Amino acid sequence: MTDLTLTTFDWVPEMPRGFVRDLRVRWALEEAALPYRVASVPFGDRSAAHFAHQPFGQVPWLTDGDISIFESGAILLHLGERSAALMPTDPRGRNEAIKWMFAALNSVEMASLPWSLLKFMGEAGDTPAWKFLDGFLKLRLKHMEPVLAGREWLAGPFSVADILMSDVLRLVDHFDGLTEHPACRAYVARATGRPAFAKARADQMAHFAAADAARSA
Ligand SMILES: N[C@@H](CCC(=O)N[C@@H](CS)C(=O)NCC(=O)O)C(=O)O
Repeated sequence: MTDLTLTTFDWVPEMPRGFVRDLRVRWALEEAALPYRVASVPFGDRSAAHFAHQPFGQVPWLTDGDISIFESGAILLHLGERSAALMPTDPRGRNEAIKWMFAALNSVEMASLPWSLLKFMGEAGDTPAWKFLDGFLKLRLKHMEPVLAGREWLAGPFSVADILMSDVLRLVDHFDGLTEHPACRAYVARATGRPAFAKARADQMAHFAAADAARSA
């Protein structure tokens, strides 16, 4: 019997499908072959019980027995501690993975997410705000490029650091933001070419498609 339950929304609009952050958790669980179940909370009406697990009313969260964890990075760190398929076990390798996990979220995603939101809103034009954010992201990518050109994965073997970094860069790639950064682009292709990613993505898409079917029934 599994004690891991991943919670995501019951439904989301078309655009974020394939990018909802439960995918990061599904991906890690698939890589580690850890059994888990998926639970849903309403997208539209966020209850006190939802906020008790995720204080911002967001998804995902993961329960492992009686431990409840929110923040995709914290969830992946927790899973990394459960499986050597997700995190090197030697102190140096583990430290390397943790550094890159924080770098993905705190140095790259903090630049890439506002950039992606403006792209999505069609605000990627000739405004000072866009020019600033575009320059900010490009600076991060400029420094990631030689890192990713020089190694297959960030911490030696594939790890949760790669799930986070490639998922962050994947959204930039989706909006054609990696065209001047071939090593970043190749890294995203390498990571998303893994069977565990394909399974995680297909499962997320099926989850939301089933919600569409239930709504129209
Ligand atoms: N930093 C959080 C961000 C979670 C997040 O942005 N979740 C999105 C789905 S990918 C969400 O719940 N959006 C709905 C909302 O913000 O109300 C994490 O990585 O877990």
